[in-house]
Amino acid sequence: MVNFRNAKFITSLADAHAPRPETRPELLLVGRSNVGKSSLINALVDQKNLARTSSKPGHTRLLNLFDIDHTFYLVDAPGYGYTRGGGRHVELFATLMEDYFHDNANLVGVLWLLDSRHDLSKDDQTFFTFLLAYKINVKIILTKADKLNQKMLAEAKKRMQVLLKDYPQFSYYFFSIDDANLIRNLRSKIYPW
Ligand SMILES: Nc1nc2c(ncn2[C@@H]2O[C@H](COP(=O)(O)OP(=O)(O)O)[C@@H](O)[C@H]2O)c(=O)[nH]1
Ligand SMILES: [Mg+2]
Repeated sequence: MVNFRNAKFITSLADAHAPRPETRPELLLVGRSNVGKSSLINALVDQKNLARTSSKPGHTRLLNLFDIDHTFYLVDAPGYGYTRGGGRHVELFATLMEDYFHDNANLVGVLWLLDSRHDLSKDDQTFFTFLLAYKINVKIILTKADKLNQKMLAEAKKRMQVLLKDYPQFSYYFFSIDDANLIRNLRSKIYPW
């Protein structure tokens, strides 16, 4: 088993194809701003501030690389759907993702974060379409599950069933930074990758 606690921020890449210190499998983490991406990284590695302190506000084009137990890289993408900066930001994000996905032999999978409480936003839909263009393994992480009551939980499951009906390459998992079992479960799902 990988020791997720043995995690270290390595570098921020402006160029998706910039050389890495090592050639390792890469797992991309992506989702709209505020979905809980930094919190998820910190929960996975069991460190209070690894993700937040490593991200540079305003640097909307950078990929943050975290080494996990000298085994793989977690690659933290900028959040999308961030309206400040407007169209330019959307364009930069799209370009960065196209560059990153193109010809990337080390990319083994995507953790795509969605807020478990809400329908997909327009930006989420756009990113879903983007992901479908690639034959890549995607795990959807439904964040902030601690905020769901029974009814919302049922709605979230239904939403995923409808969305993923034709796409068996996608699976989904609930996640909450407050739930040690869900954190452990996610680690165990990531590990086989
Ligand atoms: N209740 C709850 N709040 C969360 C959870 N994960 C993140 N948050 C909150 O959501 C907000 C955005 O989280 P952050 O990790 O900064 O999102 P990012 O912009 O995607 O990196 C913060 O106020 C977090 O405390 C969760 O599992 N449960
Ligand atoms: Mg963040």
